[in-house]
Amino acid sequence: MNLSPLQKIIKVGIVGTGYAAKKRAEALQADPRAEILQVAGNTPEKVAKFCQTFSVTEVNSWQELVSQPELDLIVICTINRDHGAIARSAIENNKHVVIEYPLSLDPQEAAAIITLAQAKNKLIHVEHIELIGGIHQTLRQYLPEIGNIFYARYTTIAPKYPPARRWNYHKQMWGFPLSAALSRVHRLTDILGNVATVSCQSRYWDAPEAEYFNACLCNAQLRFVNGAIAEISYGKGDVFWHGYRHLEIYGDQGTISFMGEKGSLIKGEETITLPVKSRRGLFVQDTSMVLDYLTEGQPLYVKPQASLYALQVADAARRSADSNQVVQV
Ligand code: NAP
Ligand code: BLA
Repeated sequence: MNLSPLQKIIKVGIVGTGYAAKKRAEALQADPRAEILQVAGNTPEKVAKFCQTFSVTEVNSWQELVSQPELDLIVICTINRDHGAIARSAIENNKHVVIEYPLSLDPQEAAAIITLAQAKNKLIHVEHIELIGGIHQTLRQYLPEIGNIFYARYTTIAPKYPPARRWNYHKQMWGFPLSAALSRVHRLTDILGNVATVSCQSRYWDAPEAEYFNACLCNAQLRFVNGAIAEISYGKGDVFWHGYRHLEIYGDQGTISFMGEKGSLIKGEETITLPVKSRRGLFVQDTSMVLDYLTEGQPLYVKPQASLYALQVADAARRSADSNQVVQV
């Protein structure tokens, strides 16, 4: 896109230097509408290397980054524990915010951040690339073929051996598994709507180091307002030996099934293979839509309220697991 001389280039600061941050930086650097100025991270050597790769300036902390007067947009790609505090502080400093899900681990804090952003007329965009990904797009396209949906099952199991001593195996830094891996809930609320009740079982295999775990397993049953029942099974770590990703949606006229990236529609005697686009390029798409919004006011593909709703369901699952009770959402 060509910028008119009056249109100002969006000045960006990034928090984080990991996988998502790198994808964001590549996408922003390739787009003439944006310029990355500053980056804050965790390990000094990694921050230095990231800044060298993208020719940007290093700042000492996210607190310093969000208060830089020249920045228009803060992109938050760091550990889940810090998401809410950084997002809130960025908006208080009158910045637009893009954040990789979840917006916060605490749904009340997430709601307050959305309200604050609205009051200050700032963008708060919570990335949900699963919605623009091939599986979800194909699912939405073929849903009308299967009639009324009454049951859904979504299982993602990720083996990890030897166990990881990283932030995503730390109870506070990662958060409750279904809040951290929020796309598992969001894919279902996106197609089935509001949830009435949640029942959840969850378990950790603790690591010797305090607050770290070697594996976790979370199993939630959702009852939707429309009557549909869904089960989410999520597991990762060193007790799993077989990686597995399966999403199956049952309607009274047919079933849609994704085994890994392989989709099928089953109706009567017939099984049709469904096309699924690859998972590549999703951060580029998301970033480009953010810039379309900021420069031309084009609507984004997901509203922060939808992310908040998924978070409320995930947090209800956490409360159900803690209390061993069925929880109303
Ligand atoms: P990652 O590659 O592990 O990067 C994590 C970042 O957090 C790194 O900059 C890391 O710095 C920093 N960090 C680690 N421990 C920290 C600590 N104790 N204090 C402060 N910073 C710390 O993870 P990622 O995949 O980019 O995930 C980042 C965020 O994006 C997460 O919220 C995740 O849920 C979200 N997300 C990612 C994807 C994806 O496809 N990867 C998709 C959707 C959402 P060091 O390396 O220096 O420790
Ligand atoms: C989501 N991927 C995520 C998340 C993390 C990672 C932390 C958010 C939490 C979650 O939903 O589980 C991290 N994903 C990884 C890592 C690998 C990985 C470390 O695949 C290592 C290979 N993400 C990638 C790569 C792709 C990718 C290489 O790192 C694909 C080419 C896609 N990750 C991807 C997508 C999501 C995601 C599409 C959204 C979740 C979903 O689709 O349900």
